[in-house]
Amino acid sequence: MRFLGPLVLLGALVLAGCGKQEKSTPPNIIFIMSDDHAYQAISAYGSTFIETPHIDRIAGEGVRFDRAFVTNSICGPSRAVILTGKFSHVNGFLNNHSRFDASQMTFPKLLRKNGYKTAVVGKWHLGSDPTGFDFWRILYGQGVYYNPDFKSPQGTVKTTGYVSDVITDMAIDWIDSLKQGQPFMLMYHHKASHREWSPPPRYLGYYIDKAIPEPATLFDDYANRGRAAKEAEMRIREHMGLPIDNKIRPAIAESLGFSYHEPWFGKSYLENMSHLNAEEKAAWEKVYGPINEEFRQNTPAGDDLVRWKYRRYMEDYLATTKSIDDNIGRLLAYLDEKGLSENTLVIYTSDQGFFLGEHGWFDKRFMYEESFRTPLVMRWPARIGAGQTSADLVQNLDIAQTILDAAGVAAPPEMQGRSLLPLTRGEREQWRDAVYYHYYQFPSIHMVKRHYGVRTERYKLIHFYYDIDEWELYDLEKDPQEMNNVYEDPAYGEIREQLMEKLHELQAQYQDGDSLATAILERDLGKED
Ligand code: SGN
Ligand code: CA
Repeated sequence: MRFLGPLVLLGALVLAGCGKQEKSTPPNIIFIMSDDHAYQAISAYGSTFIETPHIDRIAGEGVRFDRAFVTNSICGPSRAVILTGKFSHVNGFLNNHSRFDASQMTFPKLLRKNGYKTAVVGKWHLGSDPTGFDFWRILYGQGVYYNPDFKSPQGTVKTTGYVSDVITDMAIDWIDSLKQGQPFMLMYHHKASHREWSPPPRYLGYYIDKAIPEPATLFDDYANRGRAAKEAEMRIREHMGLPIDNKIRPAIAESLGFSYHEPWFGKSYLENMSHLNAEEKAAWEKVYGPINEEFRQNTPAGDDLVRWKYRRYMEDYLATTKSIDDNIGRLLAYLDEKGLSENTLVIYTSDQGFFLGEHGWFDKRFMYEESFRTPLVMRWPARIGAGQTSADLVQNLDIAQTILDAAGVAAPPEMQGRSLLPLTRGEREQWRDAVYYHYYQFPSIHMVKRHYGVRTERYKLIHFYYDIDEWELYDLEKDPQEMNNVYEDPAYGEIREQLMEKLHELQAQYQDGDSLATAILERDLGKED
């Protein structure tokens, strides 16, 4: 006791300072991730066109990260980075056609070894089956919105209902099946709000009469930038499909003389429709029937067609997003009811950001802000003070180490991120001053060129390579919408040199660089992409 006394006293003082009570049990962890949910569509991030009270609650009762980025803005790669805490070129999952090497060390495996019950439900999209989980039920590939099938170790599980509701039922049922006091880690992964943005029946038409302001750059002409932005195939104008994306029946679109950017847009619409039951079809028809009729009679053209498609896109996108927020509310209420809220770390993020009409685009992939940045909020009342915001440069690379840190489990030295928990205690002196990015999936759907780059608090330097060799530099303070590439501007000469140096420093730190990029490219070219 003579020796323990001061320690106990010190502990009590530290805890008193935090105003928190000591917990002897490790926290539960719920990692919530949606698919393609843009921060622009979250009210906690200032969205004016959607209310997301439950995601906002997580932010308000914990911390909201305002500069959270991915390392490679595409689904499978983002998920692999999160699991391993390693960049794509290290974990081997470079693009959506990769297959995850499931023998790798991941944070769920480490937690399981350390006494946690672990589960993943919902979207997985990593090719190989989940490992390191006591329970898993995953969508096949991208999954479908209505009445989806799930893969499980026991085979296919058939379900009825809307995908966000079904995944949430599975999540809650699993927690409910655990012994009281058993620490758990749940990865709760939504399909929403992924293309083709099919709303839950309860929100069909919900946004039709709501104000959805057009982004200032909807009619971007890509002047003052290089070829990469011009040549990407993700423009609402030309590349968004009237049937699949805007819910115009193929027969109507075709009778009006429209052709599709991808020949399968019509077929894909019909395939999606085949998953709806009779009741869902009737609800769908009630809303989209009049929209189709109106489109047939007063078919918009030119810029009006772009405006029309943008609105249709957003009405459906926001409705799918609303289903995520509702269901998060359901899960948070469950935690309250069971007395689990205080010592559960709840993290909400998306696998990447998304363009909601900015630059005339949908989709992601680019290192431009809307797709590079991702929402990230976390709550853990026992350890994280409420009402915090952070402008620190953080990445999805940091998730694994953050979760391990929360659980008190040592992270393997080869993990490349950093725990975010010190930031929530105000310890930011030693934090990083730049983040690194590398995207590989080209040539492929949406045709976003291969690129890597570095972002600091104020600037961004990007190098597009392979069928192009172009650099871009943005001054995010003067040009937050990234409309002016100042790479050749002599006024930015010194900044350019500093950023180049930072880029090389980060490439060395993370073991990436031009020779590896070339080797990966040559290997990819030998394969079907
Ligand atoms: C599908 C979508 C694309 C999307 C990719 C990747 N087309 O191919 O628009 O970029 O998924 O998305 S669709 O018409 O089939 O919906 S990701 O989130 O899985 O990376
Ligand atoms: Ca995604």
